Amino acid sequence: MMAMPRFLRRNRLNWKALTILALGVVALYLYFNVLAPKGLNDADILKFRQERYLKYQKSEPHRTGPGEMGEGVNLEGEEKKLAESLFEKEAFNIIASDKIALDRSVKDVRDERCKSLTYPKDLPTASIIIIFHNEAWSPLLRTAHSVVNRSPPEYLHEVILLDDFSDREGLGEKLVNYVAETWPDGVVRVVRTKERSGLIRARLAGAKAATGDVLIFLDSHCEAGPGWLEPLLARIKEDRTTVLCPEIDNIDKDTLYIGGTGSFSVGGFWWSLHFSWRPIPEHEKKRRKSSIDPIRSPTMAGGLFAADREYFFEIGAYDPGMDVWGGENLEISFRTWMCGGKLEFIPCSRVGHIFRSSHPYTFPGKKDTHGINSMRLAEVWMDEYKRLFYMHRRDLLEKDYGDISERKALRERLKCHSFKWFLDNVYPEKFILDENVHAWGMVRNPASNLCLDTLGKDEKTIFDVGLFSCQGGQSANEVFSLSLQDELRREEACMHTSGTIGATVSLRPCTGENIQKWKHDKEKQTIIHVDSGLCLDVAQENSGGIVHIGKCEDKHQLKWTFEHYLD
Ligand code: LR7
Ligand code: MN
Repeated sequence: MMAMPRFLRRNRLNWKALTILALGVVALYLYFNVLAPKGLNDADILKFRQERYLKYQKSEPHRTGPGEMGEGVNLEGEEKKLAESLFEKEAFNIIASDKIALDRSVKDVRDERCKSLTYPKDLPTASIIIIFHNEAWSPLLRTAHSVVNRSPPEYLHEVILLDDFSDREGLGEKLVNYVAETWPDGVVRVVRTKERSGLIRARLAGAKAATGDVLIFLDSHCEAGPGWLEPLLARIKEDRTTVLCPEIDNIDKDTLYIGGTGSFSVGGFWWSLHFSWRPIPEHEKKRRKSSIDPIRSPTMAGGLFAADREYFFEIGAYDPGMDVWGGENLEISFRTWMCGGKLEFIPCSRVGHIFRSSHPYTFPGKKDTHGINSMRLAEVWMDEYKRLFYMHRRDLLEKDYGDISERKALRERLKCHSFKWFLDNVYPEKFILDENVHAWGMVRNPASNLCLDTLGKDEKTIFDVGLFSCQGGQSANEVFSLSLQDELRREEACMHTSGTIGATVSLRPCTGENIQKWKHDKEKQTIIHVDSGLCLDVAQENSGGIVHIGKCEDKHQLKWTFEHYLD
């Protein structure tokens, strides 16, 4: 054993005192050299953030410059040309965006009544997760600035810039430095995935990194509006099983003008499993007491939403087997409703989003990720209704969608409702092509052996109904239903005619009007336009031909049969 110095051997107390002294010196050293220069204590940090927030709030109405108050920027001359030449790559006007301050002011576009609402003081805190892959600098940073500047610091736990393995210049070191200099208090931080993960797994990584009470996901080209945060947090505090979307305002991709009209629609879906907007249904209008009350929606667009952090994981977060883009929005929507939650749009929470014309990033392997992701969703959540998806996507039938056993187990574990329950209770107005109809499928004219066909036209537009060689049930373009309301229709569009002899027949949004009603005489094989009493007639007897209405006679051009009869 080593010999102890004499004075220590003599007095044990001295030994203790020395240790304390040494520790004290180390602590002081650490405090002054490592901890103190880095930051302050929690109360100081909050004070710092509050001062910054108030300073911005005060200055916001007085700002001047391009794009302030959410105005658009119109370019001219060389700049305009440059913007046009970059449009294909960026899918929005990056030159206009770069001219606008990263912390620009916006108009308060909320309903007046929203401004006088009061919320509990003890709201849960929020982690804002902004995922991006190769996003352009100005929209990305504008998203972060808008969040910090318009979120009361006491509720803003953190902003996570979740980089999904970008390799675009400026998003590496430069971004980290900008964030550190701009927000020295650390409210914004960058987290990166180790490989290209796609937006679904990127959001999962963000959610795992987050520690606030509530998760709020945003796309990387958004602008949060005044008072956007409190109504979301207050509603989740009231009911932790709600998944909430702000009202989304369009940020014009050409000028960056924020329209501020919101959508005030609800989300639906096409059987091809694309998202759609639709008007708020009557039953929901009746249920709400005021037009600023939350709006229940069957589905969400996907990018902008809030959920209690623990609840988000309880109901299965996301399907990590989904790649790059697409399908996760309907998956989380169906799942939330079917497993006991609610999906709502919050009119008093407003966030802008740049709707771009295409995806400014690659799809590794050029896979149809929306198609395959949608298969996973249909197989796990849609029960027998997946037939309607495959009716539209016969091309996918043989495709490999991977292992879904964990998602199926999740559905079992949570004892979720059936998809039929979802349709009956959440989306009763969704038209089901082959249920509760008189007849459906191919509508064939036996003499010419031609079938009614959309000829691939987009059902959201108005176009004349065509004729094409019958595809034997292989083409969704030839699926028509004769509904119990006597419409001859597709998923959203109804056959419509003015009712004069020789008038063409178009497909357009269903209105319930009489001029969209049809009866089928099974014996005579005629399809009669109820309002005019005229009959559906082949106008040009060739593929690519059209139909019109004519006098009901015993002519072979006037005969039609449906592929399936249900009564
Ligand atoms: O591999 C990728 N990794 C990513 O991190 C691909 C994308 N991303 C990021 C990307 O940088 C962006 O921030 O993911 C985000 C969404 O990608 P976008 O902006 O290209 O998608 P979108 O706005 O065209 O598509 C909508 O549907 C998607 C379906 O998968 C997502 O749910 C998007 O979040 C969603 N956007 C919205 O809902 C915004 C409002 C749209 C409306 C109405
Ligand atoms: Mn987007």
